[in-house]
Amino acid sequence: MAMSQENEVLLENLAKIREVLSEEIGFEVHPFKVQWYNELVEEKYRLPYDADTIGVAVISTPDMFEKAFKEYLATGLYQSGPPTQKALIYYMEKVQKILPETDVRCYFDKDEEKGIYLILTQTSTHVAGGAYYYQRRDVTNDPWDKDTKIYGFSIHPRYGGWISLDAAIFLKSLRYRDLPKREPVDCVPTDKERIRLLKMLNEDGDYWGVRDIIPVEKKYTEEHIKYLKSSEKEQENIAKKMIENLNSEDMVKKMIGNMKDEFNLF
Ligand code: B12
Repeated sequence: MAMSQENEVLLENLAKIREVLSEEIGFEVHPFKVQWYNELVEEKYRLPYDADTIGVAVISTPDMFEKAFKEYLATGLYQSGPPTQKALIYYMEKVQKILPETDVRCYFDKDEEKGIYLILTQTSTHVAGGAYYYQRRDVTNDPWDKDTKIYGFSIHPRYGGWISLDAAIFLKSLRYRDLPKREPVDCVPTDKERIRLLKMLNEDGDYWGVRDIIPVEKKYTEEHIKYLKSSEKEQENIAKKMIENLNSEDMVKKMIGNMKDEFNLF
């Protein structure tokens, strides 16, 4: 396929994915080439796809919980199991349905086989240009002992650490050799701030503080934070309560609607 044609096909596919995973309801999608990912990770993490295969990194922004998740709960499809994970599966199945011609394979952050996570979402989101993955390797004056394992963290230019890197989609039947590479925004550019970030995460266990390492446009709501701090069982109960609330909100809206009709009010 000629380059312009490949570009067109990709843009069409991306537009369709964005109809489902829209920014409006709390998603961002960023395309990347499998080659960019495979060049960085150790062999055991390499994806079994051709270098020119297109992957799409999916970021959940703070609106995901407020919009996409609540929309999913309102469908009445939720029964049991990890609620936000179930919501993601619901949206990914929608993507698969909307792209019947493309061989779509979705990976989730927790997908694991033989003790190996199938996709390292911090790396995939970084190579796609979605959020900068700050690691020990990004610090020049490294203060740590060489044997200490230091975990890294991804920072989004608009939402800082208030994001979740939950999935990647592979469009297996699409190849695009000349996909332009977008570098992620380096929003924590100084050594001092990068060290502060990694210290908060690895020494202080300040997992909420790291999210505010840069000023942000939007954060998680109290309800969302409470949900994340809860155990899996509690999360199920929270989701069920949310469904009840959504239903009663719906009922109130319907009642007001009926009253308006009946009395010709407003
Ligand atoms: C296992 C796991 C854990 C484990 C181990 C932590 C870890 N980072 O390994 C535990 C249970 C401890 C954990 C805890 C937490 N986690 Co966690 N965890 C994961 C998970 C599922 C896999 C991570 C993993 O095993 N990586 C394997 C190692 C080897 O990867 P790596 O260190 O990145 O090394 C690779 C890169 O360096 C790359 N590479 C090499 N060279 C280069 C060069 C460049 C430029 C680049 C980009 C890459 C690159 O190659 C290496 C592999 O060969 C990911 C989701 C996912 N599927 O990716 C979430 C994830 C990392 N966790 C996340 C979170 C939020 C947390 C917690 C804050 C949750 C909490 N509230 O408790 C804590 C924080 C703990 C901490 N100190 O970091 C988020 C981080 C989001 C972000 N903004 O970065 C993720 C992405 C999940 C998500 N859905 O968003 N987690």
